[in-house]
Parts: sequence; C-alpha cells; structure tokens
Amino acid sequence: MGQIKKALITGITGQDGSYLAEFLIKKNYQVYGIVRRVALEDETHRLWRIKHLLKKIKLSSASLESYASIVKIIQKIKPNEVYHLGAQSYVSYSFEDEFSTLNTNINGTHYLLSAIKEFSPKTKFYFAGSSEMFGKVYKKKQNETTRFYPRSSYGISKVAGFELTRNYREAYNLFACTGILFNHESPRRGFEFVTRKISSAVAKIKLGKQKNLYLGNINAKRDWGHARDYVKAMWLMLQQKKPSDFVVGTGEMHSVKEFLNLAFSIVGLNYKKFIKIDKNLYRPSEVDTLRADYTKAKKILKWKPSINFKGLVKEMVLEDLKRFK
Ligand code: NAP
Ligand code: F7E
Repeated sequence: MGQIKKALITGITGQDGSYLAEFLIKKNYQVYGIVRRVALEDETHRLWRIKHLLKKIKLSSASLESYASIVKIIQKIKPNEVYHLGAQSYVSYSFEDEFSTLNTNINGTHYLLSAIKEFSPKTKFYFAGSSEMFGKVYKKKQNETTRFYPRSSYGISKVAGFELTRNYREAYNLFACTGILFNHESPRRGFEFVTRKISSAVAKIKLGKQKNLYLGNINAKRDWGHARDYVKAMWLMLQQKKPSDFVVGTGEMHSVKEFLNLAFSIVGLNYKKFIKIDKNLYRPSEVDTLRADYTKAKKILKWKPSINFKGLVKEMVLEDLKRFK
C-alpha cells in the first residue's frame, strides 16, 4: 500500500471546503484544515458544516493575512495537495469593504504560493478562481480563453490570484492550477447568497415564519451547479499529468426570476405574491449574465455535472423545509 496522501484545505469551514473534505476522506486522504483562531473557540456556530467530520480531520489555526503562520503550516505538514478555498467570497460585501477583500484574497493566495515554493515545492496547488473574473461578458459562453472584465473588487482579487497562480507555475515550475468555477450552490450555501436566501425564505413563508422576501436585481442570470459536483473537478485538476486552468460549470443559464419561480412552485406558491424589490440590494456594477463553456474540463478531466438546475433547487428547498420545521 502507498503512503497516505495529505491534503490541506483553506476555507474548510465554508460550503466547498466541507464537501471537499468529505470527498477526500472517502478517497483515503489525511485531511488538514486551516481555520481562523476564533473558529476553534466557537465550534457550534463556526464549524457547523464540518461538525460531522471533526474526528477525521486535523484543524490548525492560521491567518491568511500572516505569511509567518502560513509558512509554519506548510513546513509542518508538507502536504501533497493544497486546496486554497479561503476567501472573502461575497461579491456584495466586496463593494462595502474593498480593502479587506483585496488584502485577504490576494495576499492569502500569494503567501501560500510563496510558502509552497520555498518550503514544499512538490506540493500541488489548487486556486479557487471564479466566473466573476469574466464579469461583463462579451461572448455568450465563457471558456479559458475568454478575456477577463471583473466588475467588483472580489472579481479583481480573483483575477490577481489567477495571475499569481499562473506565474508561479511558469516561473517556478509549481504544479499550480486555477479552477474557474461558475456559481455552485447547495443546502450548505451561506444565507446571504441569492439561492439560499430564496430557498430559506420559501421554507419560512410556507411554514408561516416569514411574510415577504426582499431582493435586488432578479433579472440577473447565472450558470448554477451543485457544489458536490464541483469539488470533484477541483480534485481531478490536481490528478492530471500537467497543471492547467479549467472552466467548470453546467453550460445552462437561468435568471434569478426562474430560480424564484421554481423554488416557490415546489411548495405550491406563486412567488409574485411575496417578492418585494429593494433597490438598495442592487450592486453598483452588476454582472448581468454568466454561462460556462466547460468543453476543456469535459475532454481532459472527463468531468460533467450530475445534478441539474431543477434537482438543485428542489434539494435546497426541501432541505430548508426540514431545517426550519
Ligand atoms: P464560503 O462558503 O464563503 O467559504 C469561505 C471560506 O473562506 C470559509 O471557510 C471562511 O472562513 C474562509 N474565510 C473567509 N475570509 C477569511 C479570512 N479573512 N481569513 C481566513 N479564512 C477566511 O465560500 P465557498 O462558496 O465555499 O467558496 C469557496 C471558494 O471558492 C472561495 O474562494 C470563493 O471565492 C470561491 N468560489 C466560489 C463559488 C461559488 O459559487 N460557491 C464560485 C467560484 C469561486 P470562516 O468560516 O471563518 O468565515
Ligand atoms: O448573486 C442577484 C445579484 O450573491 C447572484 C459567489 O459564490 O458566485 C457567487 O457570486 C445574483 C447577482 O452570487 C439578490 O445581484 C438579486 O446578480 O448569489 P449571489 P454571485 O454574486 O454570483 C461567484 C461565481 C463567486 O465566485 C462568488 O464567490 O443574484 N441578486 N437579489 C441578489 N444577490 C444576493 N446575494 N442577494 C439578493 O437579495
């Protein structure tokens, strides 16, 4: 039997981190996670997505804002694979605090790449890139060759992370990849994101615990997939012979309105009776449409999504109905 592989996940407490940890444990990895110090003091609230995994993973506190703390972890663990998912990931918030979004997202990525180069150059590195890098799109579908035009400091931070990752690959020969992932959701999605805001509101309205749902631009269109499918693509990228960047999405696009319509119809309600538009929830510069061309991932990674839009919305609404009962 070969040696057990070690994987280090930043952002392990988030939606993707929790699914990825589950996936890697099943593949027999020893999974390590970096969390903020406060998370270890308040497990119930901050570690809810990985509560069921705590006995199987090893958590260390470190800060994405401190090079020294990252170096210590990389030196100690010398992981075979690093999945860098930790980030300020909420686009709306990035308009309120550009400075912390840029600092955490760009420096965190830079510190990890630099620590790997100096202290563990054989470690393979995954960077969580985003379709927000495409932003204002000029092509109907976006792939690895599409020009970036980010519309928020979040998008800008991901373009910088992408360029750093590419440069470390080319200049220092690191096995470093970026997954350019389109929106992916699940019952573990944060409540501030539009899909979970809707699924939780549908459940609460059905159960008589909420009256209305306030939303911003419901004409925005996204390519929504399921997070469980997408973490598999991350892993596949690091199992290839050569490092490269990959677009991951479903190729299907739906509006927030369509999401609403389907989510409310699952519980037999008409969304029009409950929606109120709040102009304050509009973004200063919006990303109107996003749709993935994931031909490269299909061809090279042999990856394709297994859960479609209808299946995703249904799972999210049914899980929230159970949760809020
Ligand atoms: P998420 O649920 O918001 O999780 C973000 C993770 O980053 C959490 O573990 C969070 O820790 C950690 N984090 C945030 N700020 C931090 C800081 N200052 N220092 C240390 N850790 C910090 O995000 P996700 O949906 O799982 O996404 C994972 C990654 O993929 C992110 O980088 C995101 O930008 C990117 N991405 C997501 C999507 C998507 O549709 N989900 C699409 C493309 C790219 P706490 O629990 O302590 O807050
Ligand atoms: O917004 C519109 C909003 O916040 C989707 C992150 O995971 O995916 C995510 O970013 C759309 C936008 O996700 C509300 O204006 C309307 O057009 O769910 P969201 P996002 O901005 O697409 C990308 C790929 C990432 O990388 C990010 O980390 O929905 N919208 N009304 C609303 N959005 C929110 N949040 N709340 C509303 O009330």
